[in-house]
Amino acid sequence: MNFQKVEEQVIIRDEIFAQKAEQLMPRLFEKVVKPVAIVNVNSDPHVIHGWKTEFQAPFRSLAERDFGKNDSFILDFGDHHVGYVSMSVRPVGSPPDAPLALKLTIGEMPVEMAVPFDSYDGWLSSSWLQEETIYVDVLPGVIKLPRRYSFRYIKVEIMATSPKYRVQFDHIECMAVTSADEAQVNNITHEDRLLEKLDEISIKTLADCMHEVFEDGPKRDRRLWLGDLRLQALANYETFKTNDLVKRCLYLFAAVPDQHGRIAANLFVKPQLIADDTYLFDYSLFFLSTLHDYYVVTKDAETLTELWPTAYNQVEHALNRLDENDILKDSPDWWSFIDWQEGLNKQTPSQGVLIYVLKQAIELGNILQVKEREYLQTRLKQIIAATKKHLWDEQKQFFISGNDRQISWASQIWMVSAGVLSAEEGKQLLNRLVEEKSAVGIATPYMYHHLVEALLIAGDRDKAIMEMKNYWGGMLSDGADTFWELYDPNDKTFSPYGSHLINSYCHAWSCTPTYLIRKYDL
Ligand code: RAM
Repeated sequence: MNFQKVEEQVIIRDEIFAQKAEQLMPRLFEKVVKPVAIVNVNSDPHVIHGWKTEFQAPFRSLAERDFGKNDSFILDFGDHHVGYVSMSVRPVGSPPDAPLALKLTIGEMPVEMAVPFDSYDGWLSSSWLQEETIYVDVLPGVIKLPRRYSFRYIKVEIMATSPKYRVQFDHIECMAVTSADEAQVNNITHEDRLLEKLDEISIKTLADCMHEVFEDGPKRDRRLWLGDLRLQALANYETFKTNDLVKRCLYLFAAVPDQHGRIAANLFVKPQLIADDTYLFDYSLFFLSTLHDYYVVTKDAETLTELWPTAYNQVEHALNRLDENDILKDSPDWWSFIDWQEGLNKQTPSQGVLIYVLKQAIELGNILQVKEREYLQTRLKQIIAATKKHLWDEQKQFFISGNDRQISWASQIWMVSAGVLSAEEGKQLLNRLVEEKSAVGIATPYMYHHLVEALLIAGDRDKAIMEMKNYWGGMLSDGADTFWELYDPNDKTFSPYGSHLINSYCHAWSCTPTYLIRKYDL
């Protein structure tokens, strides 16, 4: 990844927008959850990552056991949770004549309980791996772990007691938190049990990612990314209807543009609001898209009017990247996200995103009756014409991308979603794609979402359902409690970060089956 800075970032902070966002701080719902079992973790080459858990004893039996140096146990909370963990521990034997030292490893997946974190050698910081070393000076005592964790399992290793005492544990629990209001969700029953399950797990995934902002993943990166926000918002409208949280996130982004008015790809909100210095072509445009979708659902004209200039600014920046042929300039840096697929050329999928968002900009422009709408109409026509002329390979019958004329799934998917072709042509194009073995594929649930939605836009409902069931259903068969950041059915150890230990196993951009099922009445 090329993180080289091109230019110093200067943030032009809008205090009024920042305050609006602050006032929309959501209420957090809390729930106490307890472990259900003590488990073993065993190697098994037939399961994902090669590790699985196995029931050892009910959780209540823990209170009857005592532990000394080098003992350990693994707790299973039975489901994925996000929250604050505490436990009480008491000594047995002689008075404790030395502190108790514990190592805790907290994980979403069995592999995190089995593979030592110091073996991790990926390029993202190892500090995302959830572990703690704790010294308890006064026993009995209550240990409150210092961070918020995202997990199902906790491994407790007793590093040291003393030869004179051992320890017993009870009252281990987690205060699970979310800003999602479960009471708002209309549960659906579906004759297809798998679709019903996909809906349920999507909702759980979304809830576990909803905190003071829509986080991308509660284990990692625990922050607000625009591309994730757009999809979370869509799923939220169909389920929790926490629309003010979408509004808050829009104001947060709009509060910290850079000196050119550009919106960052992601934000930090602690210790105060900070825009990250990553700018991505598609993510900036999705500010407009998220505003569009928010307006369609809420009809909140005040927010639309206030945030339109910020949204329009992203379109202007995007249009500036077009060359004299009205085709986006390509470059070897990380200029647009699209997907984590290795070797993917971003030019044509990004052109598809531009067209998709331009159409939404025109819709909003018409509602607001702004003068820019005619200009946008003209540019849209020109850009679609240029796309068909320069990016469509008549002989191959595919959109091509970059100097090497790459044929990728992402390019075809975004062109169909952008409505560059008729529904029938789109359907045929996506059908042809399956046969084209040399096409560059897709790597994330984020991009699979766009595949399924492109199939629905093209009217290929059966195929859309099939793809969704195969992909997200595959995660379920592989043991998902919440949907994952990354899943490649052909390479289940896939990670763009150099190790699947650091992958997030509850990830917002994976929560869209509930949106697809409910919105399209699947
Ligand atoms: C990863 C995260 C995040 C995503 C970015 C582009 O860091 O998965 O969700 O939006 O990539």
